[in-house]
Amino acid sequence: MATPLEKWVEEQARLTKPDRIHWCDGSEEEARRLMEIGEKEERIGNQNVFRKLNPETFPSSYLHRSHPTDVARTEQLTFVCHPDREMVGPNNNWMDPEEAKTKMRGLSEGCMAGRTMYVLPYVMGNPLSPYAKACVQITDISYVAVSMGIMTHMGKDVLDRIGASENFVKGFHSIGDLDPNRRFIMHFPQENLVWSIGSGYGGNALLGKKCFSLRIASWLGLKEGWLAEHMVIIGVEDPKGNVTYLVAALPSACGKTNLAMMESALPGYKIWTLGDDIAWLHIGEDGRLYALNPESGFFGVAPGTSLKTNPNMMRTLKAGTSFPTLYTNTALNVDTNEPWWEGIDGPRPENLLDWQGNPWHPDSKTLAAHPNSRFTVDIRQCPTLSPEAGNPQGVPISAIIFGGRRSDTRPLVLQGFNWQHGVFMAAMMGSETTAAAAHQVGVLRRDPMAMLPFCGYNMGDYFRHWLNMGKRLARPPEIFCINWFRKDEDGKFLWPGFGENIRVLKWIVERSHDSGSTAPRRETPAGFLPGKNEIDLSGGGISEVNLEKALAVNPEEWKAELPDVEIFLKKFGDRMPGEIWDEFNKLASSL
Ligand code: SAT
Ligand code: MN
Repeated sequence: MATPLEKWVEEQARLTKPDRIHWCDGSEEEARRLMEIGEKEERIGNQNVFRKLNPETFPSSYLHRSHPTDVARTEQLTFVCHPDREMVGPNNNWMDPEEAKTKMRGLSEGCMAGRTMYVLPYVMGNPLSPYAKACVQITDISYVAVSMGIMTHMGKDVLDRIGASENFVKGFHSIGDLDPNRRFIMHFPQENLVWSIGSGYGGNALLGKKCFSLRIASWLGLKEGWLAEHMVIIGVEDPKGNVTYLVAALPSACGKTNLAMMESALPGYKIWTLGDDIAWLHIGEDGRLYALNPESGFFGVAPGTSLKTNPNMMRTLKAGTSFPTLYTNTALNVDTNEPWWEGIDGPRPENLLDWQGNPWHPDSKTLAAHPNSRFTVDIRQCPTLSPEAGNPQGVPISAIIFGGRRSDTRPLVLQGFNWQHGVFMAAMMGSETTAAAAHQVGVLRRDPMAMLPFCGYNMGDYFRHWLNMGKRLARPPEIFCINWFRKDEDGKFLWPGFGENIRVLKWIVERSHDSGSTAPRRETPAGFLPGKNEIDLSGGGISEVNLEKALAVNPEEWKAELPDVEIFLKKFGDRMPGEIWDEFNKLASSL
């Protein structure tokens, strides 16, 4: 008798009519075969799926160029399909599940004809963890099959784990005809199903990532009492050798990967990497909050990555174990057959092909690499990978950091008064938009907890869930807000960022171990600022004047922002917890 998994795959094959079905085992040998298929047989438009790069300098590395209209997440084409529209909330596009299925069936009919259907059994999270989740994705493109092999734990053992059970997360993916008018990313939380067609781009196509580990997982977390968050997980080691674990939420393309593998500018401090994008947060038996990274790889933004900004990422990319490393939509140095992007080390090469494969001229006004070009690389290649990264329970979290990209108003760092106030600070977060999603770049939008595009249900209920989690914690972590991106009157960054950010993390670590302390921090209406001289500037050449400007809380600027915050919070009507409004009113009156 066919198992539920076999039945599901058969049904999808009947609908999509692939020429063949290949069940993937996630092995390196299989990845090599898939790369070969992508190099020689499979095509997107008039290009092969993969091009092998210089093996001397970029071992096991391949370039992939996506369809030019398919370079970022498409939030306007992303839907949550649940019978109760209120549950889905104004933060998501909604469609009735039956209507959505009819639409998707129509678009999927015969969509894999002439192609191979790859069946990918995978687990998000360490397979030994009680929090890990078994999933199966089908796809019709080698690029997605290999990418999922890098980003997840994929293997035959997952099939044994699923066995005859119905308890697995289903992902249907086809690149379809790549027509943006026939592109949809649909989530069915009641069935643990994601159905995506028409895009091969990361967050739209690697369904274990944002679609499952955030949108669907956020529903599971609501039901089961945990949180799925858009967060980095790091350990900060101090000169005595003590390691403090932190999580930090930042919107896409705001420096999460740089933060996750920062090389400290302060002697004696070291950052241990556990994750650069997603954290699942559970309450442990001791009543503390524990964080686990469900992913096994990095899908990071290439432009701006260099030995200066993120040396550990460059080392990771060049470590070259046998699993492939992928570059998507970077430029290509024709003479050396190496990937290239704006901000990488060294002079600009003479002979470049841009991200679409066209010759690039130095006087051209366009960028050679797409601003959202990415690398996909195995986390095990990371030289700063924490020895605790494989801990099935996750690591205990002492502080939660929320950040955004703000040229003004928001200080370098601010500590919340308590959990409830911290949740409010995160709820009113805003950030200037980036190229990670297809929309206008550089506009301020509210992005609570950096989860606006990823919380799969009504954000009013989400804030309530956060408040409840705090009540269940024996000792809730301290909550902080950061902003590395504040500028002065001349538009220059006030804070150097990158490895210097350790100075802020050091303060956060000290504060998080010391919540009842009488240290001379400064109270403002918006939260606590570090006291004078509390941020360690030793040996950095950072001016105290700039630090003070970066730290300033200007009540007039804050007041000016309140109407926009109010409009945003009001969208959630009576699902917005009263506690959040209490905090809003307290802030408004104390400003
Ligand atoms: O495209 S992804 O969603 O995978 C990456 C990101 O935007 O954070
Ligand atoms: Mn992300």
